[in-house]
Amino acid sequence: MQFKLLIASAFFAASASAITGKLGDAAVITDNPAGASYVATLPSNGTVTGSAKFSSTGNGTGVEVSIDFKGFKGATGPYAYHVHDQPVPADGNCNGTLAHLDPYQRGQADPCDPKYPATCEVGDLAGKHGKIPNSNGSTLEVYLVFVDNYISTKRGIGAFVGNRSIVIHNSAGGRIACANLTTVGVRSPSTPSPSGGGPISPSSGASALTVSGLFGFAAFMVAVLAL
Ligand SMILES: [Cu+2]
Repeated sequence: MQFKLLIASAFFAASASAITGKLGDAAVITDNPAGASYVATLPSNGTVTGSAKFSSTGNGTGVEVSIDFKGFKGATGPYAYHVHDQPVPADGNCNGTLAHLDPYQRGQADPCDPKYPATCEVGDLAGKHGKIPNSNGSTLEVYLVFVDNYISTKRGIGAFVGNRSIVIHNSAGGRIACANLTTVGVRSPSTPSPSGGGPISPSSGASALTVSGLFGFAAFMVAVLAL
Protein backbone atom coordinates (compact mmCIF):
# COMPACT_ATOMS: atom_id res chain seq x y z
CA MET A 1 0.00 0.00 0.00
CA GLN A 2 2.69 2.41 0.98
CA PHE A 3 4.66 1.44 -2.11
CA LYS A 4 1.71 2.26 -4.35
CA LEU A 5 1.32 5.67 -2.74
CA LEU A 6 4.95 6.44 -3.33
CA ILE A 7 4.64 5.55 -7.00
CA ALA A 8 1.55 7.71 -7.32
CA SER A 9 3.13 10.75 -5.73
CA ALA A 10 6.25 10.39 -7.87
CA PHE A 11 4.05 10.24 -10.97
CA PHE A 12 2.16 13.39 -10.09
CA ALA A 13 5.32 15.26 -9.25
CA ALA A 14 6.73 14.35 -12.64
CA SER A 15 3.63 15.38 -14.55
CA ALA A 16 3.32 18.66 -12.70
CA SER A 17 6.83 19.71 -13.70
CA ALA A 18 6.81 18.34 -17.25
CA ILE A 19 6.04 21.02 -19.79
CA THR A 20 5.26 19.69 -23.18
CA GLY A 21 2.83 20.24 -26.00
CA LYS A 22 -0.85 19.43 -25.83
CA LEU A 23 -0.01 16.89 -28.52
CA GLY A 24 3.00 15.54 -26.61
CA ASP A 25 6.73 15.80 -27.09
CA ALA A 26 8.16 16.67 -30.47
CA ALA A 27 9.24 13.71 -32.58
CA VAL A 28 12.79 13.27 -33.84
CA ILE A 29 12.53 13.43 -37.63
CA THR A 30 14.59 10.61 -39.14
CA ASP A 31 13.53 10.74 -42.80
CA ASN A 32 14.46 14.20 -43.97
CA PRO A 33 15.01 14.03 -47.76
CA ALA A 34 18.62 13.83 -48.89
CA GLY A 35 20.01 17.10 -50.17
CA ALA A 36 17.03 19.27 -49.25
CA SER A 37 18.12 22.76 -48.27
CA TYR A 38 16.40 26.04 -47.46
CA VAL A 39 17.87 29.45 -46.77
CA ALA A 40 16.54 32.62 -45.16
CA THR A 41 18.46 35.68 -46.31
CA LEU A 42 17.82 38.75 -44.18
CA PRO A 43 17.17 42.07 -45.97
CA SER A 44 20.46 43.85 -46.63
CA ASN A 45 19.25 47.15 -45.14
CA GLY A 46 18.09 45.75 -41.79
CA THR A 47 19.36 45.82 -38.22
CA VAL A 48 20.68 42.31 -38.75
CA THR A 49 21.86 40.97 -42.11
CA GLY A 50 23.16 37.59 -43.17
CA SER A 51 21.44 34.26 -43.49
CA ALA A 52 20.35 31.03 -41.89
CA LYS A 53 20.54 27.84 -43.92
CA PHE A 54 18.68 24.64 -43.07
CA SER A 55 19.89 21.44 -44.72
CA SER A 56 19.15 17.75 -44.37
CA THR A 57 21.92 15.85 -42.63
CA GLY A 58 23.73 13.00 -44.33
CA ASN A 59 21.71 10.32 -42.56
CA GLY A 60 18.31 12.04 -42.70
CA THR A 61 18.01 12.57 -38.95
CA GLY A 62 17.60 16.18 -37.97
CA VAL A 63 18.47 19.31 -39.89
CA GLU A 64 21.80 21.12 -39.90
CA VAL A 65 21.37 24.83 -39.27
CA SER A 66 24.17 27.17 -40.40
CA ILE A 67 23.83 30.73 -39.22
CA ASP A 68 25.78 33.83 -40.21
CA PHE A 69 24.21 36.94 -38.71
CA LYS A 70 25.84 40.37 -38.66
CA GLY A 71 24.76 43.70 -37.32
CA PHE A 72 22.80 44.12 -34.10
CA LYS A 73 24.23 47.64 -33.79
CA GLY A 74 22.14 49.65 -31.35
CA ALA A 75 20.04 46.67 -30.37
CA THR A 76 19.96 45.04 -26.95
CA GLY A 77 20.41 41.30 -26.48
CA PRO A 78 20.68 38.52 -25.73
CA TYR A 79 18.94 37.82 -29.00
CA ALA A 80 16.49 34.97 -29.45
CA TYR A 81 15.77 33.58 -32.89
CA HIS A 82 13.08 31.20 -33.99
CA VAL A 83 11.39 29.55 -36.91
CA HIS A 84 8.01 31.26 -37.05
CA ASP A 85 4.84 29.65 -38.31
CA GLN A 86 4.06 31.88 -41.28
CA PRO A 87 6.17 33.49 -43.99
CA VAL A 88 6.94 37.21 -43.92
CA PRO A 89 4.17 39.09 -45.74
CA ALA A 90 4.91 41.17 -48.80
CA ASP A 91 5.15 44.37 -46.75
CA GLY A 92 8.06 42.91 -44.76
CA ASN A 93 6.34 43.27 -41.39
CA CYS A 94 7.85 40.63 -39.09
CA ASN A 95 4.68 40.59 -37.00
CA GLY A 96 2.97 38.88 -39.94
CA THR A 97 4.96 35.72 -39.26
CA LEU A 98 2.72 35.10 -36.23
CA ALA A 99 4.01 32.81 -33.46
CA HIS A 100 6.80 30.25 -33.26
CA LEU A 101 6.49 27.05 -35.24
CA ASP A 102 4.69 24.93 -32.67
CA PRO A 103 2.99 21.88 -34.19
CA TYR A 104 2.66 20.18 -30.80
CA GLN A 105 0.86 23.20 -29.30
CA ARG A 106 3.25 23.75 -26.42
CA GLY A 107 3.07 27.51 -26.25
CA GLN A 108 5.82 29.84 -25.08
CA ALA A 109 4.59 30.85 -21.63
CA ASP A 110 7.10 28.52 -19.96
CA PRO A 111 10.68 28.78 -21.18
CA CYS A 112 12.18 25.86 -23.05
CA ASP A 113 14.52 23.63 -21.03
CA PRO A 114 17.37 22.85 -23.43
CA LYS A 115 18.09 19.65 -21.53
CA TYR A 116 14.76 18.34 -22.88
CA PRO A 117 14.56 19.71 -26.42
CA ALA A 118 11.63 17.44 -27.34
CA THR A 119 9.51 19.42 -24.87
CA CYS A 120 10.30 22.77 -26.50
CA GLU A 121 8.42 24.44 -29.29
CA VAL A 122 9.82 23.00 -32.51
CA GLY A 123 10.65 26.47 -33.82
CA ASP A 124 12.31 27.70 -30.62
CA LEU A 125 15.86 27.39 -31.89
CA ALA A 126 17.33 29.82 -29.35
CA GLY A 127 15.56 28.01 -26.53
CA LYS A 128 17.06 24.70 -27.57
CA HIS A 129 20.49 25.86 -28.75
CA GLY A 130 21.15 29.09 -26.88
CA LYS A 131 20.53 32.77 -27.51
CA ILE A 132 22.99 35.02 -29.32
CA PRO A 133 24.89 37.00 -26.68
CA ASN A 134 24.30 40.69 -26.12
CA SER A 135 26.46 42.94 -28.26
CA ASN A 136 25.98 45.88 -25.89
CA GLY A 137 25.12 48.16 -28.76
CA SER A 138 28.18 47.24 -30.83
CA THR A 139 28.22 45.44 -34.14
CA LEU A 140 28.35 41.69 -33.83
CA GLU A 141 28.90 38.87 -36.26
CA VAL A 142 27.88 35.37 -35.25
CA TYR A 143 28.54 32.08 -36.96
CA LEU A 144 27.01 28.98 -35.60
CA VAL A 145 26.26 25.51 -36.81
CA PHE A 146 24.17 22.92 -35.05
CA VAL A 147 21.88 20.00 -35.74
CA ASP A 148 18.29 20.21 -34.54
CA ASN A 149 16.49 16.86 -34.51
CA TYR A 150 12.94 18.22 -34.40
CA ILE A 151 12.70 20.62 -37.33
CA SER A 152 12.36 19.10 -40.77
CA THR A 153 13.06 19.54 -44.46
CA LYS A 154 10.29 17.06 -45.28
CA ARG A 155 7.27 18.66 -46.92
CA GLY A 156 3.82 18.04 -45.58
CA ILE A 157 4.56 17.63 -41.87
CA GLY A 158 4.12 20.19 -39.11
CA ALA A 159 7.82 20.45 -38.41
CA PHE A 160 8.61 21.39 -42.04
CA VAL A 161 10.51 24.69 -42.12
CA GLY A 162 10.68 25.30 -45.88
CA ASN A 163 7.55 27.45 -46.23
CA ARG A 164 8.06 29.46 -43.05
CA SER A 165 10.37 32.21 -41.77
CA ILE A 166 13.08 33.00 -39.28
CA VAL A 167 12.74 35.91 -36.86
CA ILE A 168 15.41 37.50 -34.64
CA HIS A 169 14.34 39.28 -31.45
CA ASN A 170 15.87 41.81 -29.09
CA SER A 171 15.91 41.22 -25.34
CA ALA A 172 12.42 42.68 -24.98
CA GLY A 173 11.01 40.29 -27.57
CA GLY A 174 10.78 42.92 -30.30
CA ARG A 175 11.26 41.60 -33.81
CA ILE A 176 14.43 43.19 -35.21
CA ALA A 177 14.83 41.08 -38.38
CA CYS A 178 12.99 38.40 -40.33
CA ALA A 179 13.21 36.55 -43.62
CA ASN A 180 11.47 33.75 -45.47
CA LEU A 181 12.96 30.31 -45.85
CA THR A 182 13.17 29.54 -49.53
CA THR A 183 14.39 26.46 -51.28
CA VAL A 184 18.04 26.15 -52.24
CA GLY A 185 17.38 22.94 -54.10
CA VAL A 186 17.74 19.23 -53.71
CA ARG A 187 21.14 17.77 -54.43
CA SER A 188 21.34 14.30 -55.79
CA PRO A 189 22.37 11.98 -52.97
CA SER A 190 25.19 10.74 -55.20
CA THR A 191 26.66 14.23 -55.53
CA PRO A 192 29.45 14.64 -53.02
CA SER A 193 28.75 17.25 -50.38
CA PRO A 194 31.30 19.98 -49.99
CA SER A 195 33.59 19.18 -47.14
CA GLY A 196 34.96 21.58 -44.63
CA GLY A 197 33.12 24.56 -43.29
CA GLY A 198 30.44 24.72 -45.95
CA PRO A 199 29.09 27.76 -47.69
CA ILE A 200 28.91 30.03 -44.67
CA SER A 201 32.48 29.78 -43.52
CA PRO A 202 33.92 33.07 -42.42
CA SER A 203 36.40 34.46 -44.89
CA SER A 204 38.90 36.23 -42.64
CA GLY A 205 40.99 33.31 -41.47
CA ALA A 206 38.72 32.44 -38.59
CA SER A 207 36.75 29.23 -38.77
CA ALA A 208 33.19 28.44 -37.87
CA LEU A 209 32.65 26.04 -35.04
CA THR A 210 30.65 22.98 -35.87
CA VAL A 211 28.79 21.19 -33.15
CA SER A 212 27.33 17.77 -33.53
CA GLY A 213 24.07 18.82 -31.94
CA LEU A 214 24.18 15.91 -29.52
CA PHE A 215 24.31 18.11 -26.48
CA GLY A 216 21.60 20.58 -27.24
CA PHE A 217 23.74 23.70 -27.17
CA ALA A 218 25.41 25.35 -30.07
CA ALA A 219 28.83 26.84 -29.78
CA PHE A 220 29.17 30.42 -30.80
CA MET A 221 31.91 32.23 -32.49
CA VAL A 222 31.36 35.90 -31.98
CA ALA A 223 33.36 38.72 -33.41
CA VAL A 224 32.79 42.21 -32.12
CA LEU A 225 33.81 44.40 -35.00
CA ALA A 226 35.44 47.74 -34.48
CA LEU A 227 32.60 49.90 -35.79
CU1 LIG B 1 10.45 34.52 -32.60
